[in-house]
Amino acid sequence: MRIFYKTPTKRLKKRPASPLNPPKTSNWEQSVLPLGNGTIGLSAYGDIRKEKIVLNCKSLWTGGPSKKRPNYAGGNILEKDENGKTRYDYFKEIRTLFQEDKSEEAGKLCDKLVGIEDGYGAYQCFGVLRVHLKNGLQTAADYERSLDLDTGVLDIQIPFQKDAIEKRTYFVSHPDKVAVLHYEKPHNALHLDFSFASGRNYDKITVTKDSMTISGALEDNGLLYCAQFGFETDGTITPTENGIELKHASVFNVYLAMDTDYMDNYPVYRTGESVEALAARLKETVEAAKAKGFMALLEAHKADFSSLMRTASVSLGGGMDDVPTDVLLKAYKKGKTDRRHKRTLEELLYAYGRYLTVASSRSGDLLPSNLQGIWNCTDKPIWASDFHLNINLQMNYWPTYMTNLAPCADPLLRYVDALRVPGRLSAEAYTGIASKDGEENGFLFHTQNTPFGWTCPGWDFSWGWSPVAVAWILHNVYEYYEYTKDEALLQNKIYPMLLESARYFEALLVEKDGRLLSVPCFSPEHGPRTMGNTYEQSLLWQLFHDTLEAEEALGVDTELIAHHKAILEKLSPLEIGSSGQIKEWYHEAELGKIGEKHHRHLSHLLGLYPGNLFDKFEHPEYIKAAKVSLNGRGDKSTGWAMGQRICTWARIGDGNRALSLIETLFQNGIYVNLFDFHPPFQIDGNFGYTAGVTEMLMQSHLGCIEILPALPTEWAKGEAHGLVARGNFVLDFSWNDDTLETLSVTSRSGGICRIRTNSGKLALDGTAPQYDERGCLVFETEKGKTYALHLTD
Ligand code: FUC
Repeated sequence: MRIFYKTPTKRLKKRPASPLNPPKTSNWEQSVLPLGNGTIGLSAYGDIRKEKIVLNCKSLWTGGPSKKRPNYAGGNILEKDENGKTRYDYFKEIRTLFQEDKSEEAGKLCDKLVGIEDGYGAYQCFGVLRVHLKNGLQTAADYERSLDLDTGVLDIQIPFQKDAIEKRTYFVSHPDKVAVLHYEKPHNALHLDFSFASGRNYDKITVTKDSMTISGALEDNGLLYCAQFGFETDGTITPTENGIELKHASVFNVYLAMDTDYMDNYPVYRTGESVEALAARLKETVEAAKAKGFMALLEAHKADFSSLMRTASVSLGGGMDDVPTDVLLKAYKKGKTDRRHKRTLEELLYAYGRYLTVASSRSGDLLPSNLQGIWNCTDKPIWASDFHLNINLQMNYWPTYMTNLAPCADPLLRYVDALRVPGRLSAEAYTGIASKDGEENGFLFHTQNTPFGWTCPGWDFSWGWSPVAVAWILHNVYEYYEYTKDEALLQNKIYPMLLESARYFEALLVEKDGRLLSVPCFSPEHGPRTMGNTYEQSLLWQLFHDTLEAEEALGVDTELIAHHKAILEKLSPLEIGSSGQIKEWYHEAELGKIGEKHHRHLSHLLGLYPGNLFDKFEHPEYIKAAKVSLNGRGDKSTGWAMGQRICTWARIGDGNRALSLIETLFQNGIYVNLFDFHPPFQIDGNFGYTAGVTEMLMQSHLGCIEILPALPTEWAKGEAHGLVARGNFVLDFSWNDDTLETLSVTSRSGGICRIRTNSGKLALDGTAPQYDERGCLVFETEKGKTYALHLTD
């Protein structure tokens, strides 16, 4: 599958500048096609004469420890203030006030639960390559720019004379750790200026005939950075101040390695290498790549990239590979398109979510994908292009496991684990829970995070405070085990995180009227400050639920299990209000009277998606109430919030509603390069879409696999391959006339499989079927075996 265009990037009409839309970003975010190996990101415009390629390196961040900030402590305020009080003193006062029913006073005092802004920093753009092609009479006729999603290769073809084509091939290799730019033009007609520019005026640039080095230390925090370029050509190279001039070539290859001295080792966050050592390490990488050669690098890259991409696919009856992406999108937006065109675009955006995962998050990376994955063209990106944990980072990893890309979640697990040590500082400073002498009594972090252990609650309570960000991201972490059944990882890494967090929240919960409450609470990013709310109680329920499941799988001591069960039972997150809605706050009566009626966050429904608090088999009344809440919030929202709505309606089981949300998303939330926008471009929405479509076709959160639980009428025929259900079952299935046609289950870890579909009763070929009370076929599986299933009637 590919995204492709027959015309070069158009200069786009700039959206009006606003704090959310600096003018510099708007053309970039709508035009480029992205490439990446998890650490190095390239985004290319593909212009005919004035090609521009934006460079990114995932760890190039300002902020954090620095000589300029000798007291850097993750934004936490550790000292007493002018009133002689610590943050923990305020925390205690707030809780007492709430318990005395002085909510207004308590709410006001919550403004003291903040950190400082200094040292937050931002994700930086590494720089821009300008490739000005001087020779040839290129025209836009027969131009083609094409990003192959299976192989991660961007090809640009520009006819420039009769029967002669200029070709460009770009990719970023994970196995060889280099970005590769390849240019070819017959008749030795390649003649170009190749130059580097960045927003820093202190880069050290050294150019020779076959190499270029850019290095320096960021002014803000001294982080060392380096890019090494290796050039290879049959033409003549003349070095210039910040690049080269190339003449009379038929081929020009650029091999590029980039890195910083960032390491996720609290509190220094540096590898300890010198800039010379960093440059030498990268030089070696470039030399090795050059020795391997363009063709061998390309083959190794394709094999690596496609080994992940080909693990899963979804076809909805589109498959029109010959229609350019901009044409498909334009027609979809106008509503003037036939079903096959629409399905093609839906399939493409689906595959793109997987592509962006593989390009932005690979095993071995130190950091997970951020708000824009790894791509960014400015030094002042919106929200610092950070790791946002009141939905965004979680959403980045929603489709990972279920679309068969579990290894791509490794950086997420690593990142969360690395936040535990700095997080203990926040737990002590703000909530009085200390971990002394290697104890693990709890770590705390909130909405916004950086690579440098930023664990304070932001610098404004109204968006910053969110202790259950920890519980929420730990659900993504626990899902790693649910989908892979990797018991060693559960035992050694995942369970210790869950247990420490469970211990922490247990110490914090306050009992009132038989319910254990988190205090103070705030539902992102609206409404009053309260004692308990559905957002926090649901995520804590999820944490204790996941901890208990892990304990049962590992066979830990039964007393601890009983203890955690008792806590779980007293969390009681869900209540139904007088409009029949799921209440977001426990004092809410009628829907819409508190908070913003159409707010984009669906925080009170997180137990429905991504959690498993809502069980449609046991408590259909909560599903009914969730519908009331969802209808109240409305179907029009921004980027990621559309993704969340698609996923949530899929869990309700309403495929037609989910498809109508997808249509709205294409109308208002997708640029021509298929980046999802909030605005600005925010990658979470791309991932939310891919997760949502998967949830429409397959779900597995209620202890059984459901095939086609929310199939829209328009998706009457299709097939899915390689989707993964919890329990590590790989599913291949097809449907026709809204009915399941073929289904096979491959068991990667063995164990009991429970599976059902709305199309009818399932049976195993050649065996008498056994069903449970939900109508699921139940059968024992053997690791490595594939089972063919069929409908009985
Ligand atoms: C959350 C959202 C905002 C934005 C930001 C990055 O706080 O509420 O809309 O997406 O993350």
